[in-house]
Amino acid sequence: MGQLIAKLMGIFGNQEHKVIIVGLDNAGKTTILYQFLTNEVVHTCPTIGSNVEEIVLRKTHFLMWDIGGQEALRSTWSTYYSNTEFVILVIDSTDRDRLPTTREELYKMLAHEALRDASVLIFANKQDVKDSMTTVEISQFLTLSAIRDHPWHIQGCCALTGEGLPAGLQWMQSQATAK
Ligand code: G3D
Ligand code: MG
Repeated sequence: MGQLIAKLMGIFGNQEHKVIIVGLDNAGKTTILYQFLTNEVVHTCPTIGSNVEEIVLRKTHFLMWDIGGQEALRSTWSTYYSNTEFVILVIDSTDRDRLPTTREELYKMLAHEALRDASVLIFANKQDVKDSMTTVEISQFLTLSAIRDHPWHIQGCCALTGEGLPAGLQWMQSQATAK
């Protein structure tokens, strides 16, 4: 029965799109996921392993995997790559020191065969903090305009208030329906 429903949902375009949420620890991944779910701010603790949640926007279902970003866990990201349609890369826009590390992780992901067809949404999070890097600064540092083999989009946001998150989700939804 479950399989039949899954099949019918596929036929009617309601299939789930797999999304992985990556980024360094403390970037705001878990806060973003729960902001999507509840529209309220939750107390978060460092992700151990992964949390998975389903988010639905205008009949488009996203299955979102929140993956831990501590250094020791980054090497496990690739085990989540198969069938991934969207990568949400969350950046702490106040963390100038670790932007080079994020850049390295981004290009490693983009080069990964299993993510060949994935679209990338970059959330420049913590825009509420004074002196945080702007989306333009981050785009330039990450040389996003040079990325031509993956659809990408950068969106400034504040996970605490949810500002900017709907716009990012909408971009994903338009990509998903265009596929
Ligand atoms: P992670 O899942 O990527 O590791 P978390 O990150 O979601 O656990 O967030 C890490 C810390 O950043 C949390 O603070 C969280 O409240 C804070 N944070 C997340 N998003 C924002 C934002 O947009 N603005 C600001 N100012 N802070 C944010 P604590 O203090 O709970 O560790
Ligand atoms: Mg987390």
